[in-house]
Amino acid sequence: MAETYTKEINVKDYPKEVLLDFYKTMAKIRKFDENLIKLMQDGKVSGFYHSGIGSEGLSAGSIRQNLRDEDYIYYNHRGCNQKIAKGVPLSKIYGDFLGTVEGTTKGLGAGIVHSADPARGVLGQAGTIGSQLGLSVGSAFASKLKKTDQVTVVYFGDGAASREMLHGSLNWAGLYKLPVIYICENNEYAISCHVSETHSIKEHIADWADGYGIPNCVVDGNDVLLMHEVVKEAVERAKRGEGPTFIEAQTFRHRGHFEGDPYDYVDVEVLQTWKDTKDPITNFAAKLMSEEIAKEEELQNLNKEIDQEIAEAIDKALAAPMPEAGRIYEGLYA
Ligand SMILES: Cc1ncc(C[n+]2csc(CCOP(=O)(O)OP(=O)(O)O)c2C)c(N)n1
Repeated sequence: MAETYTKEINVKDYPKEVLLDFYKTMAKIRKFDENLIKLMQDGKVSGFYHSGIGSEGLSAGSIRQNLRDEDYIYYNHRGCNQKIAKGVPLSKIYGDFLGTVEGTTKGLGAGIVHSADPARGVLGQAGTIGSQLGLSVGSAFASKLKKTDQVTVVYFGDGAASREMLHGSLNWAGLYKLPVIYICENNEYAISCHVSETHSIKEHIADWADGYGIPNCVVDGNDVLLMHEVVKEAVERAKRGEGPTFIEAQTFRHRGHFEGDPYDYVDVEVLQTWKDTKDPITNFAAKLMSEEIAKEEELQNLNKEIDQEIAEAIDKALAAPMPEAGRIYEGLYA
């Protein structure tokens, strides 16, 4: 049975700039998201968007200070959080949603964006949920064959984890001891289906990994420092050649499955409790202040800087033109 990952963490053991980097990354992710929703409400972005508000700690903690550009990630449909933490410029992500040539897809975006940024190790996502689980063992296998120390991290939801693809992936990763880290973002719901309706498990999704001999645990995904520590250990294990790790990170989405979803299948009190007591950004800010790492004014100034960065990114993405018709033939090989 998967154990809960715990660790005594003294924030003062971290350099201040590292702690502020976690904070800034989470704040940037949330503000990116809130501003994208405004753009949708203003009719500037069409298509679907799956908000990641409420789960910023999971992405910031797992990626910042743990992964380099050469380490790979596969995100899922709620994965702007991960792209931002991996350093994809905000103007490029906005450009993809706006469909302008500023986007990573140079104008092929709009709606649910399937973008990649190989220079930053962002290898993309997959349209059918869970398909990235198959792709991730491919890149991890390549790193092993090439004898590099690159690590692959694959993000997927509890719903994706109910698909058969997980088992093929875990089998291959366990058999060949591949440098892959599975991060299951368990926000309890796959659209409106609760995890108890989609998994034949006794308790935890991470228990699936046991059968494949893969070390696993359950962790509070809204605690940015715990997320950082658990993934750091997994990265070290992968680099030592000891193979994969499965991390089930518990979180909850603050908004519906997609913008426009009434989100009426979740108990309002449960949702409010997550917002009030388990918000990753509010809790981390409180910790930074109570431990006298940063004063409120310093955090407010950081927020103003992020607001400015977001405004500039949106302006840049909006100012870029839509692609010419010939764009559809670029990168077309068959
Ligand atoms: C194979 C497949 N089935 C159904 C869908 C439609 N779909 C898109 S997201 C989603 C729910 C995914 O839930 P989960 O993996 O828990 O991620 P979350 O949305 O909670 O972050 C579904 C069913 C799909 N994209 N692919």
